[in-house]
Amino acid sequence: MFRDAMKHLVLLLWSCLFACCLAWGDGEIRRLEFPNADFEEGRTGWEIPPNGGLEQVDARHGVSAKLVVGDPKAEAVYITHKIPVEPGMRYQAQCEIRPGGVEVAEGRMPSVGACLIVEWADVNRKWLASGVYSKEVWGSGDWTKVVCKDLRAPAGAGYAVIFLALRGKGTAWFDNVEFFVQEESVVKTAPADGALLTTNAPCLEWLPPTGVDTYEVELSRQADFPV
Ligand SMILES: [Ca+2]
Repeated sequence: MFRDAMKHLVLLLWSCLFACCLAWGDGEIRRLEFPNADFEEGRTGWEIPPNGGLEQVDARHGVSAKLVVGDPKAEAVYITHKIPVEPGMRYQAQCEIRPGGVEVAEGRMPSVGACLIVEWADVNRKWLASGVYSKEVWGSGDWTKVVCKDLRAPAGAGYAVIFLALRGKGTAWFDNVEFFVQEESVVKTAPADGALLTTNAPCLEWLPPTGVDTYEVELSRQADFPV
């Protein structure tokens, strides 16, 4: 038992020492693939209302989703998709929108034009929490990319809910939806990189991540931090 305890202690000390050698930097942003993000497989994975559909607008985009709203009080204003997420993780979403005569119209909610909205559902796919709106796209024009950044999945989240929205009236086409996870690294403040340590149990200090109440810190012996 003593030997096992020593093994554990040595492992812990090694971990601390190697952590001190690491230059912890910003996390990477990594694309999360999900089926039919570009609508080339038709309606698969998407909930498209009766006033929505699929259409080829130009060769570059192939098939795109289309939403036509004449009366936002009576017609659906969203095309939706749910993407699995982990609570506490940070995400980013983006898509391309092509507006056709998008105008303000009185509806059940304020007009926001054509845009991307990301909210949260629980593990049973029931709505859980509000989220982030992209910039609003109005009028008529060419394809434009919109982004929702700094999406923090709340406690209990099982899915991000993608809303391709047309709140107002007119026509909007949507394509090439992308979803990313923002990996976050701890920013260590002490000991300094390369510092000469005089103890086997140095005190580690780091900047707390923003936007979370609790978190776990992982240590690694390797600079590339293998899982
Ligand atoms: Ca497409």
